[in-house]
Amino acid sequence: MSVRLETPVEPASAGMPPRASSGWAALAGVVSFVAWAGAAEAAAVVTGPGGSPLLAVGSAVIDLAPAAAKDTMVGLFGTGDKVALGVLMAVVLVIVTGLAGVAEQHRPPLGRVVFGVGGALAVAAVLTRAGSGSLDAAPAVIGTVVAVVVLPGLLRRLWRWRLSTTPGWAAATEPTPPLGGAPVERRSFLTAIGLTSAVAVVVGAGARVINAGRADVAALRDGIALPEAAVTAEPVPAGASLDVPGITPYVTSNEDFYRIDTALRVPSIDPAEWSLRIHGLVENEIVVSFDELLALPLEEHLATLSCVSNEVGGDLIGTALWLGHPIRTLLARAVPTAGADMVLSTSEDGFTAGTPLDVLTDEGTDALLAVGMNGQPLPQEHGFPVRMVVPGLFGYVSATKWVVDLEVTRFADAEGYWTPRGWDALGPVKLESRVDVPASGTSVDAGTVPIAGVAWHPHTGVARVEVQIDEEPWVDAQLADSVSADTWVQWVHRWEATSGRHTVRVRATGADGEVQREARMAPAPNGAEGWDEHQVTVR
Ligand SMILES: Nc1nc2c(c(=O)[nH]1)N[C@H]1C(S)=C(S)[C@@H](COP(=O)(O)O)O[C@H]1N2
Ligand SMILES: [Mo]
Repeated sequence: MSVRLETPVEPASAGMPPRASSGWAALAGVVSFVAWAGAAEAAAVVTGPGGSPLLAVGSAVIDLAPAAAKDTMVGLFGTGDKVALGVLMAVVLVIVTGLAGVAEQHRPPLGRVVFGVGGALAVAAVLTRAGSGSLDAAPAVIGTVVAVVVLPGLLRRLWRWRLSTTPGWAAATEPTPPLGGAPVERRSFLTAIGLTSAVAVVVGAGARVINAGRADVAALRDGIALPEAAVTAEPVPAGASLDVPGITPYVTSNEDFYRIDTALRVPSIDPAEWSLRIHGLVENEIVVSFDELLALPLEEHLATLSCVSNEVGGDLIGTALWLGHPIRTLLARAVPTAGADMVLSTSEDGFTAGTPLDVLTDEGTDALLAVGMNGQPLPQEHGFPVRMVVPGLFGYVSATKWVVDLEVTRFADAEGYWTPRGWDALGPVKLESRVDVPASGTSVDAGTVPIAGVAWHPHTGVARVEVQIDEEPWVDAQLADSVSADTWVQWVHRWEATSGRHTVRVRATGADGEVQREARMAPAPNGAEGWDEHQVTVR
């Protein structure tokens, strides 16, 4: 921070300047708070409405307030209690931040400390909200940084104005006396106050409108009761999960599921307004609404989804229980015409993916128009209300979130978003394996040490996993159960570790006999290759 501190406090002997300005300093404090709120709200547009700190603070106040206080509020204000809370919070915040302005003027950096403490409380409020992620702390932090910069900036102008109206005293305390004189300094301060407030209010209000719209979609999502599946998945067998601390869970929770998309702002789609159009090289163009989709027989399918950008050893992969309707039955209704070989899916925000038509129409491939993920409606960032999930294909050619359009076309005539950007038009997921434990670079005690992780080749399946310590011969790891070829499998090798530094590496063999190749390949243009290896020190 490059704010120059011109301390308004002089030794008592120099005396205070005659013009009291606490009112203006308090205004500077309040305006800094307005800047805090505007910046935080704007940041929440990017991070998601869960990071909007004022709402989180309000909710935290409601949660923390003793029952008696709540009853009093409801008793006094009835259903207007939320509005009353807002007014009460605003009054408290104006008083506190006004005092912070005065404090900063008399005892810098006390006012900034007040903002810092307030910012920390706001971060705590945001992070203790249900379903919040660490990114949700960003708006409160950004807002606090803005306030801590704005406050001394405003007070510096106020200080110069005060000096300019106090001849003699000014010269004694400031090396370079203000030049333009009182009217100029006064205008400089008032302009800064006015501009800061105006920008903060306009930006903040605009951002609030956007965030409120998204919060509404969150409420709509909460109100959805997904129908029972017509085809239910077998429960995940206990034998799919190895008892090894630190191994990746077999089913990835929605909170932990990786997220990749080009959306700066997560699309907000009201399911009542959603529809999917299937058109192009088809005999019958069809349009399906959300209610119509939910009325069709839904199927559950556990499938592993991964990103083509995943590095060897990377974590852009997860397994979830998807609930949806098979895309093939809708395509059968549309009746693709001869010559069609691709379905170009488009999302509400313009992303596209080109998926081979024969994969989508294949009886043996559970390609879904998914509405549910792990028993819940799709989370907004994972495609609410409807996305595609196609076992065996990387996300960029198949897993369109917020999908609204399927055009039956030809690879010769159309391409998905990533194809002209250097990625292959076809994106089958490769055979891969990953070491989860021991984490690379860690130390373990000599003795039996489980080396464990996951291996996958969605829609083909994994037949074997082998582990190699240093340059010793490869040994078979023990494979856990897997639900189907569409899901990954956990593996473990119990290693008799001897002291020293060791390299452990893994390779898998697919159910089709393919053995994972050693040569390292970067993710572009069709997925990373190579053996994952970890350096381990044994004590
Ligand atoms: N609308 C939209 N859908 C998209 C993308 C996107 O950028 N926009 N990215 C795709 C990619 S590259 C991947 S790997 C998967 C990731 O899905 P997830 O975020 O639910 O894990 O979504 C796919 N669907
Ligand atoms: Mo991806």
